[in-house]
Amino acid sequence: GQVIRLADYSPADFVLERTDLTFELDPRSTKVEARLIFHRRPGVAADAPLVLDGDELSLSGLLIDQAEAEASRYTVTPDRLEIRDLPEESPFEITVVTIIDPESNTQLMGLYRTNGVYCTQCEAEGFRRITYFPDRPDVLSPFTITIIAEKAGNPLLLSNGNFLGGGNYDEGRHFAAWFDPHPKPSYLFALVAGDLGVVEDTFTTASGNEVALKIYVEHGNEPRAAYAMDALKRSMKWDEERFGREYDLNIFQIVAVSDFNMGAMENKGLNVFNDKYVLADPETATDADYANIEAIIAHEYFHNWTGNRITCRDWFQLCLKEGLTVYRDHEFSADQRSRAVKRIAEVRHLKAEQFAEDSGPLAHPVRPETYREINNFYTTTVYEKGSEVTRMIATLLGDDGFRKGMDLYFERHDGEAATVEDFVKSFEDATGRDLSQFKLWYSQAGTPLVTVSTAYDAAARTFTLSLEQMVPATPGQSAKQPMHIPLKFALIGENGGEIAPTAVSGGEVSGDVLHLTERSQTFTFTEVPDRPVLSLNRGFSAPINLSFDQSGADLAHIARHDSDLFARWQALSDLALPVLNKAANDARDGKVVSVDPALVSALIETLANDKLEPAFRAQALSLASEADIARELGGNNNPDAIHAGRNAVLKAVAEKGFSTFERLYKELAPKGVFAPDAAGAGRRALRNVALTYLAHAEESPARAAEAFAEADNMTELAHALTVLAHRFPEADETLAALAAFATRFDTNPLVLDKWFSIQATIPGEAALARVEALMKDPRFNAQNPNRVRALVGTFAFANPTGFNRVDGAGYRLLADQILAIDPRNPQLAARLLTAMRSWRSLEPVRAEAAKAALGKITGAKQLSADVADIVERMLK
Ligand code: B3K
Ligand code: ZN
Repeated sequence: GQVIRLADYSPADFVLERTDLTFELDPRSTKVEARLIFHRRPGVAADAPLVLDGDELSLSGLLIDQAEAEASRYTVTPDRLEIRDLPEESPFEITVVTIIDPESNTQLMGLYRTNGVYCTQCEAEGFRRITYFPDRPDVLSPFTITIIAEKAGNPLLLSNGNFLGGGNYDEGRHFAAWFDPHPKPSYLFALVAGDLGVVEDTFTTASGNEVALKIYVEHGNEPRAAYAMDALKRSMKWDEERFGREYDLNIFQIVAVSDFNMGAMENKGLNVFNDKYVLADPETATDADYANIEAIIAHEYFHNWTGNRITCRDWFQLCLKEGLTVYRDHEFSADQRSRAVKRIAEVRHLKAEQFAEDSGPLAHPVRPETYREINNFYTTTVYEKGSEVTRMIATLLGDDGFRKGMDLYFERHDGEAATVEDFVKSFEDATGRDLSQFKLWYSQAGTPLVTVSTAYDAAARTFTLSLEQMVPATPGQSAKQPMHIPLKFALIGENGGEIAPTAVSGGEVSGDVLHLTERSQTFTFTEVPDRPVLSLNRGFSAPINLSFDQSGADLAHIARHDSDLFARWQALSDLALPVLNKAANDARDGKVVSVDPALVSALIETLANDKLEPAFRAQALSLASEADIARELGGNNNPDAIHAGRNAVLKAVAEKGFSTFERLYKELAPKGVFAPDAAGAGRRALRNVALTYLAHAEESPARAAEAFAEADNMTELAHALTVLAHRFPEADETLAALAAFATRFDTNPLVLDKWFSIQATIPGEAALARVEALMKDPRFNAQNPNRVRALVGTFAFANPTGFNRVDGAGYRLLADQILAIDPRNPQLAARLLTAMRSWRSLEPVRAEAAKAALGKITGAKQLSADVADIVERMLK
């Protein structure tokens, strides 16, 4: 694929006024007739041709103003249709007829079949696999859709917008027509046809319009869609209350399908979901599943305004809809659950995924400036860092200023394809704040490092805070400008209360936000009566790394007293990190791992504090993962040593806190009927953490086996199985539990995915053979993306010791899988490959083996643009 550049953007020559599509569905031979009304944009040369995009298409008919086009007027290839000699002024009509084969579409882009259902996925460039079209996000038009299909097997014929009508068509066939009045780009088109069950409800908008809500699932799964429906109604209400955004059609539909390349898709009025993010009941879904369903239902719904009503001018602006919509779904979940606990989970995820991406070969700005394959830019940087950038705007402007800016953005750009500049300008114009330096967050890649030093002068009663920022070099960007970094902070006094600073010099401080704008900057606070403890970057107000040599005593003080629960968690993890790092190094050097008793007592004090919500305590006791430790160590990583060191720390905490863990494990045993609410989930999370520690102390599978036998919900059942499998892989209890689980959930592929994932993450050498055996298991299906991600993906992404075997066999397995998957599903293959993005920070023997496996991929004859792009960037 060639390189596409942001700098080369220019608007399309022809304006699309209307799109009219007729589908005659057939599994192997679907006829698509597209009638498109265009006019030439003023100023465009009279002889400029109309160029339409295609992808693996063949043209079976072309009409210009309803007359068959002479061969001399067009040139066609599978990926391009050029039409010449077009009318100069008046609108003209182009009719394109293509025949496509949904059944053989294994890429899952365009129109394909999943379990007998016709379904589409068009973002980013899938529509061009359906018909020749100006397939770019800044070409918007209203769509009229007619679907014709055999009645048998296809009672449902769905598309975007409002239902116009339907009826019998001819022998055995029927039709349905839909009209979407809201102009949209082709990537938001959707069609679904098949035989599915439905759950129905209604929602009345603030202005009194009644909206029909429908969620379609496989027959028999209807009861498992109730939670998704509830989450949808809460999302609709929340967007009205928080952002004043109402729904704008008389129907909103969601379809759950079992073959899908990602989580879900926000097609206008007809969202298509991976069934993993719709289906839930207590027997089969964990609390994490419920939380994901709630967040993704909300995310896709929120796209109706941020993405659909206002879309992106070009794909470089992807963060405009994705970063903003992630921010919106984060805020929604924070309002539905515990805000602090939600923030902790977000930051853990951000560091694990985005910080890892940002420090490796795939680092790129929130708004990239070039790409070869746009599907490779649906990244954690665009999504999660994009959300953090939006959150920083809210921090800079305050709640009211942020809302004013959003209102102005909606007012100015509704119905348009906008840019990041338009977005930022709305905030500037609404509040008068200059965001020109702040905008560097969109263009500079890399996680800024802020180095902190403090001094207290008792005689002068001054506290000085010196900050220095450095943005590391990233691919294509060697020199960086200083950024505008909003740092929430507090000065905490000896008694635990906050000291309100009377006066500050050295830079802008507004309320609890300190603005770091220079490369290095010193802030001086006067009239500070006692030496304060600085709590910095509270709430993770900026997505940065801090280098701050804060004493253990100060961190413990924050962990005990900060009124910001997030900051308390952060202080505990800052306390733990050097201990975990040292443990890893001790294990590597063959020394006995020693664990700082101050950390152990701070953790146990938090654990035992019943005034703190259980979900928070569960987060506090969940130590940094092995991947987190590897990232902190920075380079020359030995995953086996990290694993051994971390386990030694867990064991020390488990032994010292044994009685508290045991008390909590008993007290938190489920009472009454299961409810998937945040409070219940918090209790289960803490009980699960207790079980993990108890297993480290007891070194026996007995308690986990008992937990497995007694569990009445999937959260505890799956966790008990995880403890058994990960801690006691060879025990009879474990083998029995694995077998019982598989038998019990034999007919539920989504639950079997948990069974695959738990086994794929058993640490150590034996993992590889286990994964290979599971790939041959009749319950595995290499054609289904969820199965592949659950087994192969989880092994590569989440089993550091098993995957990073010193002999390189883990990397070779992944390389072989990528080469096998790539020809049928390039997006899935490219995504799996990113599991190796941190290969350069491994110790030399493993790094060499990883490089060889990557070399095997580059050496392959036929690579998709998706995989070629990733592997080449990883080796650069
Ligand atoms: N917008 C889609 C993602 C499309 C991915 C295309 N490769 C889902 C979402 O972010 O809501
Ligand atoms: Zn999205």
